[in-house]
Amino acid sequence: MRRFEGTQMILRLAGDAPIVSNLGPGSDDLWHAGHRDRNFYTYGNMGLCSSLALGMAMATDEQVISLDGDGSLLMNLGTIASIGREQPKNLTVVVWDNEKWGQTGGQTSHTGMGTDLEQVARSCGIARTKTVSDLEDLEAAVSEALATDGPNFIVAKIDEGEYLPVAPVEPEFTLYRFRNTFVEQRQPGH
Ligand SMILES: Cc1ncc(C[n+]2csc(CCOP(=O)(O)OP(=O)(O)O)c2C)c(N)n1
Ligand SMILES: [Mg+2]
Repeated sequence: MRRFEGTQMILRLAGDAPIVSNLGPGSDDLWHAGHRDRNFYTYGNMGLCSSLALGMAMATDEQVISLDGDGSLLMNLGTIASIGREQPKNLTVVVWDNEKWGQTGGQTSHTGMGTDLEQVARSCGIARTKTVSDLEDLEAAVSEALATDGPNFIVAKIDEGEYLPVAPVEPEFTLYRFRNTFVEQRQPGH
């Protein structure tokens, strides 16, 4: 499975739900799959995609989706423990697991050496977990996750293809656009 086809499918299922994406190729794929104001592209940082999504999920009743990466999540495994501790019903984490730090040269990450992020999530108290490696199973897992109380944690094993062009995103504008969608929702007409 390719991350881009998975991202396109999740975008179709997401409706208006906020989506936070991992830096680099994860955010480029989301932008190319369909740029929208409720896409929160992270930029430059590693390990904060699911932390940001957790904070959002705790601040709203809407479904929030995190599209994280194995290398980034490995840098901040405490995020998984915090999700297990807070048990947000409206959070779905999908980890694009290519078993490498793809953007910086494709070095094998811990998940390529035996670390099982689904088991990490389980041991942190996240009951609804899955590991999938094809598009059909990912679609079923995400559809179920969005229709059921979470937190949900899905490891999506992917094969890296050609990178799409870098998306023209600017962090300040991302924040501005994203915040405005909540302001508009809370104050109709303003
Ligand atoms: C704190 C920090 N360390 C290192 C980097 C350099 N860096 C950028 S992307 C990346 C790899 C990210 O791996 P992963 O989350 O698995 O995404 P992939 O590139 O595989 O899609 C690294 C090491 C960074 N941006 N921030
Ligand atoms: Mg990776």
